[in-house]
Amino acid sequence: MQKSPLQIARGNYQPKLPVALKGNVRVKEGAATESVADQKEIKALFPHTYGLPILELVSGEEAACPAVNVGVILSGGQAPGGHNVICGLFDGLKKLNKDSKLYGFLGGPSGLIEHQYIELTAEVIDEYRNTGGFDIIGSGRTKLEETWQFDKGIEICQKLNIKAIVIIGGDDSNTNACVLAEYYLQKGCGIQVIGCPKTIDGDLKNSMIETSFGFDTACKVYSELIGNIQRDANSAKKYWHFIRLMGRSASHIALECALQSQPNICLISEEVEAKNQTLNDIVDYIVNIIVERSEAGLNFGTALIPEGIIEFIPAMKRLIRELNDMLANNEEFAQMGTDDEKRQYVKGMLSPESRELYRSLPKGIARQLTMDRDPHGNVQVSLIETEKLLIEMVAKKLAMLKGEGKYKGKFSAHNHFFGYEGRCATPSNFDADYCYALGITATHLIAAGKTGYMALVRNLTAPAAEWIAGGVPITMMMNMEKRNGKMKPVIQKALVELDGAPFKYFAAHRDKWAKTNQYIYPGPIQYYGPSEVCDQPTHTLMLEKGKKF
Ligand code: FBP
Repeated sequence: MQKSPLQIARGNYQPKLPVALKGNVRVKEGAATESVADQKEIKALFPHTYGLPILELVSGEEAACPAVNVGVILSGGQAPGGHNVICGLFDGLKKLNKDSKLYGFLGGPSGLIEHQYIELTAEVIDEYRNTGGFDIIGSGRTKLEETWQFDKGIEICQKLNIKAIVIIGGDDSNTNACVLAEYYLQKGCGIQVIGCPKTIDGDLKNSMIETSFGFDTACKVYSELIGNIQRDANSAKKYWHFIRLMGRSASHIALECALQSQPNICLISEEVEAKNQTLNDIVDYIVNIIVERSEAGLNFGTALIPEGIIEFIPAMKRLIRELNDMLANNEEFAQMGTDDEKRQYVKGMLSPESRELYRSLPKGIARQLTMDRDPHGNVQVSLIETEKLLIEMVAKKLAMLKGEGKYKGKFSAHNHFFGYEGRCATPSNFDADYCYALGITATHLIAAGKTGYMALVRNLTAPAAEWIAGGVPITMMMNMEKRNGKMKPVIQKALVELDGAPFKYFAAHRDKWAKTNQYIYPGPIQYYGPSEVCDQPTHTLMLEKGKKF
């Protein structure tokens, strides 16, 4: 396969490792844990994996380790660094015993159920070192939650003599990893399950997990693009750019990109919800800034919009909930031919308030709200063009103001959606190092016979040598939440905290960023050069750790 010079150079990059992971390693057990909430319920559901101690990996004596076969699964959306978790796993396993084998289940969790796999040999692994993407084995969104699926997993693990499965995924996939660990312990089949924190959305984090991998690279890619657009806007001085950013639920990506690029507007879904804002309130907020800038002769700007915002507007949330209930397994709707027929049907079934809102939406957006759900029954927010909706509504309002003589500017807008541009980017040094360390960590947790744990690497704002590796019991991160009408144990999703340091920093500066041009042009990710340019973690992480960026 032909490669670019950067691809070749990155193939030879040696990820930086925490000191504790460089030589022989011992597992040090900490205090027993409790779940973050609903202790009684979680304990009853996870009798074997509840209350386990926090683990830390420290330097140890050399010890003989028997060969062990491990299976790995990539679950959910792509995130830069996934390949390096697998490379770390492979190198870690081979270092402990050269006869150990690593198998990759193909296409996500369905590979385990359908027994689709490949052996990941040194030849395969070397092709993927420090590369973006999940193409080494592919990913998928099949949910591992039923016992027949778990039993199919036992079958293939027994056939391949696999003693441990590593699931690289987000909050839902790691919740399911714990359910699987518990089931295998209960069955006494001797298969361990270890999770790894992945998602560009950055919403899998807590007191133990400082960040999910991929967030760093994805945000840096989007921030570069936003910076480029801002420079264009500031050069041509004639366009507003509405930029929607991935992040299915939480607004961490939009917030981080705002901190990195200082746009004129950035909406934060969690704030919209907390302030109980309507779509019109949001439009008014944007319009006020556009009018104010135009009075200063600035008929251009940038607005960042988190893709999940639609579900945080209370009235929209209600509408979407009604649509979800109405469309679940609805054969009659699925059989309908024309969009118009579907629209009439939906209008007839909604509550009066939701019907009013549905009717007020541009037809295209209303149609997008009724498109196929994901396997979890959720609206696929990445398919809803909120940025176009806002442009349309803002333009209408500005035209009205113009008619009333309250706006004299010119509004010409472009829309963008940044998501897929960053999910498979070549991992930054931070993600390359972090992911490789996560893979090595998972190996040691397996060698120590642990199960129901998520691999963790902490102290991430310090140089990599000082990072702390270990394991956190997945049950510790769980609480009970309502899903599809039923109370379920799940890992708590981390939304943007309005009293957290990153949001507070943003809130303290946004008015200035709105009125004047304070744009930052971050430029592309740098892989080689001074550490302050190449190895910096996200601004979010720095602020959360009380540090300056
Ligand atoms: P994960 O939560 O699985 O990591 O995926 C996150 C994400 O990238 C979201 O930001 C986005 O809404 C979604 O995946 C899109 O997924 P898909 O490409 O499967 O539609």
